[in-house]
Amino acid sequence: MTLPMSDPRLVPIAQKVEAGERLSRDDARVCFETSDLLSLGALADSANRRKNGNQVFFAANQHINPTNVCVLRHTCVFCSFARTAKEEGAYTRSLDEVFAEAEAAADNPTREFHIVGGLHPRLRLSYYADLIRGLKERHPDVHVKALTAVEIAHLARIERTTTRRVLEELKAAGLDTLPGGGAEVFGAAVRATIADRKLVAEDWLRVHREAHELGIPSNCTMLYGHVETIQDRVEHLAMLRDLQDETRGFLTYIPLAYHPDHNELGRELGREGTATTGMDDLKNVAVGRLFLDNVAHVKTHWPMVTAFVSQVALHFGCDDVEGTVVYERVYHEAGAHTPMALSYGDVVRLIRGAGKEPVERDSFYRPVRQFAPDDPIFTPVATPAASAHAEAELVQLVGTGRA
Ligand code: V47
Repeated sequence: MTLPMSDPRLVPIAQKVEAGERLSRDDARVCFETSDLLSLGALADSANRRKNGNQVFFAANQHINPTNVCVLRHTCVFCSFARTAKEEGAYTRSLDEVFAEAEAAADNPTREFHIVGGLHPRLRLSYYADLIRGLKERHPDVHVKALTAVEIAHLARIERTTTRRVLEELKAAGLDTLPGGGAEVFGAAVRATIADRKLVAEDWLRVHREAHELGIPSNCTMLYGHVETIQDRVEHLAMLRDLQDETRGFLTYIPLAYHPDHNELGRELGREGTATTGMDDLKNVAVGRLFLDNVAHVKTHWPMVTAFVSQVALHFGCDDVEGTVVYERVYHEAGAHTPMALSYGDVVRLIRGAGKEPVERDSFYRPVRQFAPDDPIFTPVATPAASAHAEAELVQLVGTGRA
């Protein structure tokens, strides 16, 4: 059954998707503009199914944020996580403290550490190399996805060396992949407004190109829902697609929903206490899937958009769900009302509850575990923690108008 399309501009786009033809920038603009959300979702779903069938991946991961001290504290006005060194709430973990936090992996089936933080003015490359080496020694089977392109460039500046050299040293210490953060929106005008003095687009792309050349795959992101226009989004995605044509090094695209609490931008825009809309969250995953035809995976980030929206996103082109996380700081500082973590079973049930087949993966998307339909893990467990989470999430959804 094909849906009748209420927006005739989607018809030629549907024909291209059906024929496996690449979408143009104009097509992407139409996809962002349309209010025929269900047709857009159906197109993205068919493109995704062709690549990934009914499978949805997740990684049992743990986020670690070694420091929130950041030299861009006053210019990245969308960020609620950063602090100056002397500001209340500023922290910088010693290596032993990071290793102690990572010990949670001993009680969890963790397969990936996801490590990002602020641009600390004095933490040297040796700190990060020792951190990665130390984690690998203690948890040899856990992959390390660490440091955004912005952090890599900051370390190169501190060390008066090249970003390639920093990547080489970190790879030698055990770095497996790079996360996709720091991209925000590449357009110069948007960057000047929300992230002045942050690594410019060409340099963000260069660091990822270098990583890919060194055999370090990476992710890519776009932070949407602030001051950017549709044209800005399309240009951003086109730059990611061009690099991917060149290197094939991006594993996953993750659209990141802007959270406006406790940051200067949210106050200035009068947006505190609100969130991006479900419509925009779903459009962003669908357009990512349709336009980035050369990126195999699109991930929905439940800490930002809620587990409920993530389940729907699995029918709008996503084939990957953020994992267990363990302790999320960046979005919760910015007003995310989702739980800090999901248990392994909760992630599996989230995927299964959306009618999809969960597949636990490693950092390189190699399947690690699949689940038979009668696997006891699908039996809902009404643990006090699980029901408290669900209840808190529901209250927040209703409270923020997301439900
Ligand atoms: O670049 C910061 C975002 C990113 C806010 O690669 C905010 O798998 C919303 O790198 N509202 C860092 N977003 C996080 C990151 C990431 C996240 C998920 C998956 C992956 C991956 C990487 O967090 C930053 C920025 O875009 N961020 N502040 C905020 N107020």
